[in-house]
Amino acid sequence: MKKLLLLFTALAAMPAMSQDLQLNDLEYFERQGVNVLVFSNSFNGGFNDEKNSGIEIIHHGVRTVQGGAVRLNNTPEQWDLVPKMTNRKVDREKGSIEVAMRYDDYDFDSRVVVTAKGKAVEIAVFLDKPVPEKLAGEAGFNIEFLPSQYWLKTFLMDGRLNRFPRYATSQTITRPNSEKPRQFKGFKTYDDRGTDRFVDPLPLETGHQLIVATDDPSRMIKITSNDAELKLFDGRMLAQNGWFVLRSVLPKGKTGQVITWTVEPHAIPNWIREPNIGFSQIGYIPEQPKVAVIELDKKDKPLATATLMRIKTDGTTEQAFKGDVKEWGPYFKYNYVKFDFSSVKEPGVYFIQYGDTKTNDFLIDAHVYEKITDATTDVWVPIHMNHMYVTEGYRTWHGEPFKEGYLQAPESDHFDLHRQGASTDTKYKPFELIPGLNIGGFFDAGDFDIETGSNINVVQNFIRTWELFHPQRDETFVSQKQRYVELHRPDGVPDVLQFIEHGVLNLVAQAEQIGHMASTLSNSILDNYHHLGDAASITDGLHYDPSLKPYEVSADGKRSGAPDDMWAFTNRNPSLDLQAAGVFTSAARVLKGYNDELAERAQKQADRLRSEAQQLQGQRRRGRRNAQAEADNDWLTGTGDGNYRNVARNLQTLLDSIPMKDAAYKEKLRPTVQQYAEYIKSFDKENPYGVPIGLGNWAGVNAVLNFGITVNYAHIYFPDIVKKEEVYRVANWLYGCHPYHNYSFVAVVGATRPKQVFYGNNRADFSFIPGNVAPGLLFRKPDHFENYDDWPFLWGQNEGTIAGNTQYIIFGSALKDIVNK
Ligand SMILES: [Ca+2]
Ligand SMILES: [Ca+2]
Ligand SMILES: [Ca+2]
Repeated sequence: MKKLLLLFTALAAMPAMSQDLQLNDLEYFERQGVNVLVFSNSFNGGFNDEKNSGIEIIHHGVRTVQGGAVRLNNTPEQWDLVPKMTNRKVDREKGSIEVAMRYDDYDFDSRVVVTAKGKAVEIAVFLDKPVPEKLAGEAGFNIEFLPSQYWLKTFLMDGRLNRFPRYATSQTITRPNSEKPRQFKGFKTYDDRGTDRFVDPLPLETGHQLIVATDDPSRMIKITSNDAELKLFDGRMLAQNGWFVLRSVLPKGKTGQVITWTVEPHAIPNWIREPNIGFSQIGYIPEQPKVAVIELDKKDKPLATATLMRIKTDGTTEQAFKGDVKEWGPYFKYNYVKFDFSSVKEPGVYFIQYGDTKTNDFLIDAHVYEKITDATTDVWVPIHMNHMYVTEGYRTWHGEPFKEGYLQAPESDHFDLHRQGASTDTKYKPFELIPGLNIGGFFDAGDFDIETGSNINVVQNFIRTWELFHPQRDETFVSQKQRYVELHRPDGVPDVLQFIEHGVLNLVAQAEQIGHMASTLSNSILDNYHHLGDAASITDGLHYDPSLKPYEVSADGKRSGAPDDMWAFTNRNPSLDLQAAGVFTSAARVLKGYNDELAERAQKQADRLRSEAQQLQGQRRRGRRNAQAEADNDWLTGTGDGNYRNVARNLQTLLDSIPMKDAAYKEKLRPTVQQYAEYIKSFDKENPYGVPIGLGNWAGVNAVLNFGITVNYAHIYFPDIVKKEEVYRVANWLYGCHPYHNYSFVAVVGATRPKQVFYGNNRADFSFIPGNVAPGLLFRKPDHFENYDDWPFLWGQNEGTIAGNTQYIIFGSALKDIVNK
């Protein structure tokens, strides 16, 4: 019945030409099942090639092709140069989009014009001046195919059949470094072992017509070029996050229209995307609100009802509830309806059925929230403890990293967006060893540096968790003396205390050894920054000695000529010092009675840093933080403008002070919390999921978690204003009620279907580290949300950070506390 209806609606809605690609109001080419975007997302240069830009194809709902642009390499890596978009022109009459791009490093300009031609687009590359001599034979037009959507599928080049390989095993050659186009800021992604040669992949196939995925109509694309040779490469030969690349090298000495491709993505006739039923994978406690959000193709006609099915203990199923489906409306490219089954309170195993779509099963049970933080505290956090050997059962997660310590960074402009100015602001000379920094601290995220700001956040988050909830959980053995961590081995000390101690050990060492806080302790060379594998093998553990030749080790075996030692970036930032002073004061309070010596050191550094930072700030212009503090105060006392966003930003700080203040302070907050309660409800109108959804190039889980934490605390202190039912909003979102798919964003947490791949340091294994929280839904302009669960490598959607994951621990601890009351 539904299918007949759909077909009818689809046919009725179809204009005569809708089989052809049309340029739509959002400035991309569209036909049912196919979107071709032309620089809706341009290369932003921040982290260079983020595999998110240029000409992109969203094919039957999945972004499978990107990177369409003039590029300088057969298989560009993250730090290869990307073009700057200098102009983008949409010509509605011609049905075309023209993009001008430029490489400043080579004074090289090109233009690409994409024009709809029936079911295909024509891509034409124009040059006003010939390719610069240095790039002749290197610059070409590239487009990239997502490996996880194409591997094991067939392709046909000029009639020759082949299959995309699951793993990169094609052939390579080496060429002199002098022939390699410059990489980002002159850094090198590779260690050539003294050969002065770089590796260049050879093509898998060459010809004039390529059909990819001849065995899969949802992925099939035909690319034809009469005037240029098409070469197909495997980008994974150089970097595990590489894509399959199709390219044509630009001809030498020519101008005008130099390359023309015809690209025809196959569309499944009358394709309608399968409904995505968003619900909480961990399940629901009996009394909480239970609302599934169903994401529908715009051409899909909403059904009138949905059903909640119960799986009985004898394995048979029965209908538990049938209810109306209520329309919410459109949000970006899809249409949303909701199914409320809150009335079902009987504990049991259930699934949702909407038309032909069934979800996996989930629980309704009083205990579903009990374990939500365990994977994060027992597994993810200890694995990210730096300067320790970390083991679990038969597996060693990593050996002890960075035994040689950290060198004073020289003046530099860094690849991970750090900077060291001309002055070190320390007593150390550039490249001099700063003693005592290789202790404590947590790996930032998918990389292995110590971001000081994030590490301060981590300690703050653990202190907040400890002071409010005193979690006694002890599943981790930590010996600072042995520099040894073992998962699942209790040692009599609550783990959270040990995590606080571990974070403070590094931060206090920074204050003591450097005199103030380093902005970061990070890699000195790009070719070990992208390290995937055991953290202990990032550096050689030997002190760098520039008097030794590269790859040479001193006779005593203690020094080497490898410039791989990590650097401390030490420019003084009084506001960072103030943050550290704040966290040291709280840490001294918490550590007293557990590690008195460290508590005293922390207090001493807190006092010194605070007075020095205040003095420094007094000397410099009045800091932004002070101005902000005054604005906050105005707003609290009713003299500011007090809009919702301000309420949201400030309320958490105000709530955190309640335990330290009197009853009058709390009463004064009441109107603010009332405003916040309205702010919470405002999200029901903003989007179908009722949480703040971020549209930046890092998906918005941190904002969602912040929101969740504040809602939880507001409920804890003002349960009459912020009602208990509000605390489940963020849980629902995290555990599966969100756009694109319905998997839990927390690794291993979520009954049946947590996400399976994350951008952790084991991402090359297409795996995860338990307890990691993904950034979530990455927004691609102009209207597409995305979270790949078969491709871990896009950090903006799949990388969990140490600050975010410890935020999650607060969120989860508070939620458990509320649920258990
Ligand atoms: Ca980092
Ligand atoms: Ca312990
Ligand atoms: Ca070294």
